[in-house]
This record gives sequence, C-alpha cells and structure tokens, in this order.
Amino acid sequence: MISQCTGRTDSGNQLQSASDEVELERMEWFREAKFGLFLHWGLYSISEGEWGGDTTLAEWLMIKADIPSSEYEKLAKKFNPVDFNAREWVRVAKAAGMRYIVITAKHHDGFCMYDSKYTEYDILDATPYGKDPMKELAKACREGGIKLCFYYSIADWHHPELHQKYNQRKFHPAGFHGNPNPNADIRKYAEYMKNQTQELLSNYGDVGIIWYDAGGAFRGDDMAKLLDTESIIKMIREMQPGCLINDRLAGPGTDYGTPEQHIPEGVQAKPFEVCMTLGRKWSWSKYDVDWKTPAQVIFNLVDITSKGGNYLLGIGPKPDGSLPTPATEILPQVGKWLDEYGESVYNAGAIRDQLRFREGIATQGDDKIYLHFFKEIGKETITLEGYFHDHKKIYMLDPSGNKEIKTEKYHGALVLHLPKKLNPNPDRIIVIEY
Ligand code: H79
Repeated sequence: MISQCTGRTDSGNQLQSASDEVELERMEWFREAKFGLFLHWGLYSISEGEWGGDTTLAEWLMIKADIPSSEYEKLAKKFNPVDFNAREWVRVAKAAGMRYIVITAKHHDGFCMYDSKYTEYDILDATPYGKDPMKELAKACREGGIKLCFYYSIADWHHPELHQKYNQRKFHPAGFHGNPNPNADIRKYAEYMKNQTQELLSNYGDVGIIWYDAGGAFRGDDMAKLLDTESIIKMIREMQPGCLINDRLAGPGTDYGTPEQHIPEGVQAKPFEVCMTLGRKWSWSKYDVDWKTPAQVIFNLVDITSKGGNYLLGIGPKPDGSLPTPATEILPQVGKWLDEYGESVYNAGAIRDQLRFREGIATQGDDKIYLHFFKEIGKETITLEGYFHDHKKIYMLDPSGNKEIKTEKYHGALVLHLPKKLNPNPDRIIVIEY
C-alpha cells in the first residue's frame, strides 16, 4: 500500500535575501511546469540499439562498443533526418501536458546536434542534412509556448583536448576516448565548453535550462576547478538570468537536483527533477520494447509532484526525425488525463500540512488538498489525522460533475465517507477546499 507521512515547516520557504528572491523568480516557471520531455537524439540513434550483434546499446554506443572516433565519425554521413518536424514534436509534448523540452545539444559522443562554430563535428558541417534542427525546434517551441532547454554533456569522447582519464573512469579504468591525445589540455576543453554554452544561449532565443551531464566523468577529480565552472555559471547568469542550471555541473549556485531513473523518498526540501525513460533506453532502440503504461506515468507524475519535484520523461526520436510509435500512443493518454485532472498536479505541489493520509498520495495547492487514490482501499471511510482547516467543500473530482463527499470531524481528525467503489482508473481524486 502506498503510504505517506508528510509535513514540512514553512520556514524553509522564507526569503533570506535579495538573491533568494532572484532565485525564486528564476525557478517559478520550473515549479509550475511539473512535466517535461527529455529527447536523446544523435548519431547513436542511427544504430537503433544494435552494433556488431550487441542489441543492448543506446546513447552509450561509442564507449560500450569501443568504437574509435575514425569509425564513429562515419555515422554522421548517414544522419539525414528528413522526417524531422519540430512543430510535430512540440504538438506531441503539449498534447501530453508537458511544458518544456530538454534536448541533447551534445551527448557524451561529442557530436553537436546544432550548428557550432567551434567544431566541424556538428550536424551542419558533418551530415547531409544541411539544416540546424535546433533552430526549427526553438521556433516551434516559441510559437507553442514550450520552454526549450539544452542537454550538454561535460564528458566528451571525441574532443581532442579532453584527456581520456576524465571520461567515465568508473566504467573504463583508464577512461575512454575515441582518439586519445596524451597532450590534451583541459583548459582548452573548458574554454570549448564555455564557448559552446555561450552559443546555445546566443542563437536560440530564451533557453529554459542548460542541462549539464557528466555521466560519471570527472568522478574523483575537481571538476569545478578543472573546468572553471564558476566562470561558466557567471556567464550564464549574465547572458540569460532566467536560465536554470542543473546540479550536475559542479560549482556554486546551481539550481536543482536531478535524480535519474528513480523517485526520491518523501518530501524534498530542495527543488528537483526526476529524469526517467518512458521505455528502458534514453535514445531510440528498436529492441526497447518495455514501455511504461500511461497509468504508471501518471502515478509517477503525481508521486513526484507530492514530493515537490518535476518529472522529465525521456524518449528517443528515430534517426529519420520521427517519434517512436509507443511514445506517440502513450503520451496522449497521459495528456488526456491531465486535461481532466491536471489541476491536482499543475496547481499543486508537496503537502505542507502535517497531514497523515495512508491510503494514497496527497498534493496541495494554495487552498486545496488533493487526495489521490490509485487503488481500491477496501473500506468506506478514511481518517485524515492532522487535518485542521475549516473546509469549504469536499468532493470527488469528476469532469462530468464533482460529487460531494460526506465528512465529520473527530478528535482533530477528519473522517471521509467514500463511495463503495472508488474505481481508480488510474487515479481517483478527492479535493478538500479550505
Ligand atoms: O543522458 C542519459 C544517460 O546517457 C546519462 N544521463 C542520462 C540523462 C547517464 N550517464 N551516466 N549514467 C547515465 C549512469 C550510468 C549508467 C551506466 Fe550504462 C550503466 C553506464 C553503463 C552501465 C546506461 C546503461 C548507459 C549504458 C548502459
């Protein structure tokens, strides 16, 4: 049974200083967004999950199949996403109820999916496609009212100035590089990263997040010092004060935490975003057949909301630019649910009251508490301990007409009389308006 014992003091939310205010303002859209789309799209997508008979691969193709740069680079000649339609991607995200998109501008393979003047290893210079898909996506996002955010890998298996020892030593004892350079100069790589960050913030309008990811690189090294991340953070703040920075870039004053493929326990004091795949893989693999159901996605979204976080759900576009069919079938069903019940997510967050609700998950808005039941509970009353508001109305949220719930107060608790069958499909929500 899902159980929850929550509660948080409000002092954690009080402003301490003017800089806290700037921070809160910067975070505002993110707190309200709740749900985002994470897209992993790059040269690795061409493999469709398979290389040399190994069918377990995805965006880690290069390191896992131990492919030298000279060979991996050849994939670029095959990258021609003629079916890419930025408006369609934005439509799918919006129809799913998502409010931001994070896309791989550069993954660990080092290949840039946007037009960069600092390398020829990018989609404009190295592929037959001849366009910058990020330009199209930025335009479609702007038109559709979706925040565009860039994933940028700190690890880089291709750049000559990043020594292999910094790349994923945990997985390869000596680190990994497609074309190792014993004379690599980390200061030059740091400059490259900073320059490319500057490009991403210059050429695509407002950027919601720079989503850095080391993917296990620089573990055991002083990343902040080696890459002078303080100056990168300073530059981002100056260029786009509204742009968030996730905490995978080591350094002072990043904005939020990024648990990957798991949901943390309990209400979190700090802002966070759970990134999680819809299938098993981040990038497109035709062998990836195990997809979450709409009900699982909805449960996760509510669960994460109740802990104070966002849900960044990952899918891998195909190399031709189209979106995988399972995703385009599952996501609209999540969106339909959000159309009807979304206020319990978008207008809510972690529970602030010392409320004990054992039968499901509670979210709380300014003047409403939402009790989510994800299964039949086998009884007709529940008792909410710690409930102290004078409520105005209590009802079952129902798009065809809310239905009143009978209640009584009992020694500082609130007793709710439920219908015989809750029929959670996937969720039933009782709203307490106070
Ligand atoms: O971009 C996605 C991953 O490529 C990246 N972060 C997300 C957002 C990531 N980097 N490191 N990790 C995730 C954790 C490492 C997991 C691993 Fe594996 C397990 C590396 C090798 C085994 C994942 C599964 C990568 C290859 C197989």
